[in-house]
Amino acid sequence: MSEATIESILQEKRVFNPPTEFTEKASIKSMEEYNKLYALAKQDPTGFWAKLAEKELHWFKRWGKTLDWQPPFAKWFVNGKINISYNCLDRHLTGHRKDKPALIWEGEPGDSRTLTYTQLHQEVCQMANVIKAMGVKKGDRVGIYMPMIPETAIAMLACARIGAAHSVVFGGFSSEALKARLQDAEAKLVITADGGWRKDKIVPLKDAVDNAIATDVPSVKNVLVVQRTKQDIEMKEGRDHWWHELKENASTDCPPEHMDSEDLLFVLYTSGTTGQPKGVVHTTGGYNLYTHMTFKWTFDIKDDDVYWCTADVGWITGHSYIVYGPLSNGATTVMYEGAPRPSNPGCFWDVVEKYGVTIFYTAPTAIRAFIKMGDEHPNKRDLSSLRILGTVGEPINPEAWIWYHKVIGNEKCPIVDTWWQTETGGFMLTPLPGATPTKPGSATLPFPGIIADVVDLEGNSVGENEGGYLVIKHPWPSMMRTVYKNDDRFRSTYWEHIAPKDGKYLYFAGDGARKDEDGYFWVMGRVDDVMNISGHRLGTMEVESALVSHPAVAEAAVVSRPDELKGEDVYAFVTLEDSYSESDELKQQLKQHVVKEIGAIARPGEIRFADALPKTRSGKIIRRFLRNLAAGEELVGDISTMEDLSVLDKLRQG
Ligand code: 6R9
Repeated sequence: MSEATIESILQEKRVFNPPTEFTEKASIKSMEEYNKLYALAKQDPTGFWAKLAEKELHWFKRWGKTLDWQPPFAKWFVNGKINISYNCLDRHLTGHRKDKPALIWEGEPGDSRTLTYTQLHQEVCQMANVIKAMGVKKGDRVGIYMPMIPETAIAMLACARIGAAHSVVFGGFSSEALKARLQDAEAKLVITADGGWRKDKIVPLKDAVDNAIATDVPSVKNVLVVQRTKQDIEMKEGRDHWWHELKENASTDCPPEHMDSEDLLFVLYTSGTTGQPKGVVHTTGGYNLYTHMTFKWTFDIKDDDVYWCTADVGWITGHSYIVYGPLSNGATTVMYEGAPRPSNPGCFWDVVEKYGVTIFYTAPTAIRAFIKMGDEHPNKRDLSSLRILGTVGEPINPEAWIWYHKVIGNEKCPIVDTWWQTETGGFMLTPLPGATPTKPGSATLPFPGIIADVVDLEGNSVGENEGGYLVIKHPWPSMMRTVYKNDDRFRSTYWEHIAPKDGKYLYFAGDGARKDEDGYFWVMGRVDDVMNISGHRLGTMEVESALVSHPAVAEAAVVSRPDELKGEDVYAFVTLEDSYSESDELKQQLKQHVVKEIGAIARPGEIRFADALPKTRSGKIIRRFLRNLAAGEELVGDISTMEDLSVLDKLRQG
């Protein structure tokens, strides 16, 4: 056992088999089929992907070598010519899909729009022509800072069509964060909107763009503005242009650029361990294939499915599984501008009911929020159209999983818990809904073609149920190619932590995990969130899971703080369900509850009640801040990514 071994204590034993009625209609129906696919891919990964690339995608010119692997740099489908917007649009226009809804959009105030494949294609071509006329060429970068409206997907596809790389910046980021990203990407154009709706208020996006590019962003020559909220904004003569005006005379014909398979498709910035965001680079051919295949098999997609992913397009989940994966498959993808809010806590379930959503994909943090809002909201709506549920973004605590299964899925929908990252481009660990028995809290098994393992620092596999580092051992088509303009950072961040003696390169994802007796992976969270209590390593997630399983607890975040005796001690921040109030007695009860669920070593030294937990705008708890608070230190690091700054003030006051 290496020092990297992480002890994993919480053992979830429940197993849920795919319902027979589901399996009968699924395209991959059994573990036998999964095992066959997995073995085939493992034996010859490049051959496996080459066959699928040939069968599933349109290539203008076939590639030569399937994989050129010069660790840690991979090239897939070398010299192949392809265009992802062609695969997402044009190829669906000849058959029955031409009048099929490609994008169904619901705005927060209740307005809506449906674009068929034909209509979406037309608008994409128009925007492609408009930005071309602004001088945007193949290889240029375009910043996209938008609300959740159809034009956001249109902008991404328009860039892809002419070979410009997009860099979408989440509309909730501040102008400072936007500025840093536009500078790093050296964007030539920014596509934005006057504003967007969020929780009954207008988010002034154009104002933020004005601030971001006012100084020191000389690369940006033009701003294309979509009219959404219609409040007054400034339009700078010669620089700013209204989309609806330019669209009027734009041709709906724009031939797709023949892109090299390895040409840059997009740069998406993500937080790392340092304060400086990393520009994750994805290229065209491999990303197209991998998001296509993972969407197809993981969601068992059928032609009449109505698929809804609640992520924002500003994150990788929105890129891969609102836009590219679904459209490449000719599916109907739903996009929703709003978020559950006090004025409409049931809005998600209204969307499911209104459009007959069959596949619903969201995050554990949202599920926990729904639990807190109460079952009456989903219970009042007809959710019977649902057939698959998905989750992504963080480990899901078994209690939230069970609630999702029962209250939303009516115990008939398989849950696909998909583990992956901005860097991986697509799902790495995931059940296939017609085949894989699921266990609440486990992302189950690798997607066929993915060779994943849990290892120690030298890259040796650790034993059954022993914790370690989650790694990927063979290149896959949608892996990130590098950090934008920074190969060194790419190498040192992802390829040097785990150093096998034989010099082999393993991709280290930054997560700790264990593999159980069935080979199922249990992701325990980032390794920097792992505590060491009296020499025992313990996942913060495990303690959180235990706390959340207590009826009083709405949400919990656990960090460690230095402790003279134990090395580190467990420190828990807890928000309570509305019907409970804070008391010392409840603190004691919760501590006892953790002891009962996990064992004495996990007993929190301290529990602090909080009104809310500090989160990034994508809903991830910022543990770094909680560690500072727990240790009684000043907060360290960038607070600009925080959703709600007042949360910190309250926590500081205790
Ligand atoms: C897709 C996305 C990546 C990190 C990743 C891990 C956590 C994502 C998870 C999960 C457990 C899952 N994560 N999915 N942990 N189970 N199903 O979220 O990308 O924003 O880059 O975050 O999120 O810690 O390393 P990204």
